[in-house]
Amino acid sequence: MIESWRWYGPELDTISLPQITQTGASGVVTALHEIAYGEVWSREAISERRALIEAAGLHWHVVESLPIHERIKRGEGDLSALFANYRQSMANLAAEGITTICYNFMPVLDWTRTDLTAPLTTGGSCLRFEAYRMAAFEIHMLKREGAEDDYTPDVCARAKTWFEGSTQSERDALLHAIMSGLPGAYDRYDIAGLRDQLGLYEGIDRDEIRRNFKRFLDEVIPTAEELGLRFCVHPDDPPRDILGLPRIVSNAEDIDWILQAHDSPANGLTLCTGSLGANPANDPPAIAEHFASRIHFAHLRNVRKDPDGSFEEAAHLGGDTDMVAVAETLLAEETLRTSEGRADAQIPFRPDHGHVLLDDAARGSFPGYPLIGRMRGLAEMRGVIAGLKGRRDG
Ligand code: CS2
Ligand code: MN
Repeated sequence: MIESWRWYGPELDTISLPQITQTGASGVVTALHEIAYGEVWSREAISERRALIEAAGLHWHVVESLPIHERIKRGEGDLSALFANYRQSMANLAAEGITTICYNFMPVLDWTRTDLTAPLTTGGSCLRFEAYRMAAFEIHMLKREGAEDDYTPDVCARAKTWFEGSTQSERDALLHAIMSGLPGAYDRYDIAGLRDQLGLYEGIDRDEIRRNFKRFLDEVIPTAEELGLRFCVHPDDPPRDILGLPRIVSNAEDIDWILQAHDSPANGLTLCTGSLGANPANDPPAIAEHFASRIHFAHLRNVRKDPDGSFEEAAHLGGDTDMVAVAETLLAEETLRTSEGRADAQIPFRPDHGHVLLDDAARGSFPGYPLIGRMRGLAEMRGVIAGLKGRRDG
């Protein structure tokens, strides 16, 4: 397992490369967040970023994400220029020796939470998704038609009570939290902007998004094969439809469909235990085991779920998911790949998100990406992995 760390680059991140080195991670996961979606990542820009990372003694292992333009997700208009640009970025990354590419196919939003600073009993805070707050946003702030049908009557009632008692600044904070998953420098929407975005998806159902996803795979996977790149789709977070938009990377059946839609080792999975684990119907260790041969990258984090669909990001070894079982599966897969003499035997992983702990709040970071909290998560997973390896190697 290759220990890695997400970095938002020299302009946007509050955490420096020398600090990342001190966490013990050897790999960096990053993207050229400053480049607008749909434009080419030039070889020069990639090379410059790579040089910066290598000068700090680190290695750029994984791109996260090479973003997919919303028009591709909607299958809108002539997409040939967007696909050509995407393939050019792939070729430029391959030329710079960066071969693992994580991406996601979530319409409009990326990961979604309603609280960025939910308090932990031991001090510090975590990211939380509270069903009634999401319902309040959809029903009373966004006023999305039919939103009530996506929540239980009890959650709707709590949403109404919250909304009626809320101040404008509390509503603004909720909007801000919901927008925070959009990565890096990418634009956030206000209510009107979000309505416009949702309007663009009107009439686009699950089957159509699947068709658009397959088209994307057919456009890029053959090029990935030629270039020796491995693609790995990140699951939806949370793994269910949101804002009435169909999400199609939410469970084992979806993943199976994607991996079959273009059956190639270059078409793989980012195993994100936290995203998948937020739906009680998903069993992350079983998913890891079932798709092990196609996992090119892992996000290892944990969640604790409530019966009403709410969940929060738990300590890495403190939530509902058996992380030891997941690590065991990934190590077994690595052993298999090593025995086959594969160059990609080692699977890069990152602690994904972490709690805000100690002086993290003072430093500030992208929500979910503080220094100390993620270092704790990384260290805990490092301990699990070392323990399992020690037992295996006697
Ligand atoms: C994260 C996301 O939600 C998650 O689990 O890993 O932050 C991830 O950054 C994006 O979906 C992009 O891959
Ligand atoms: Mn993740």
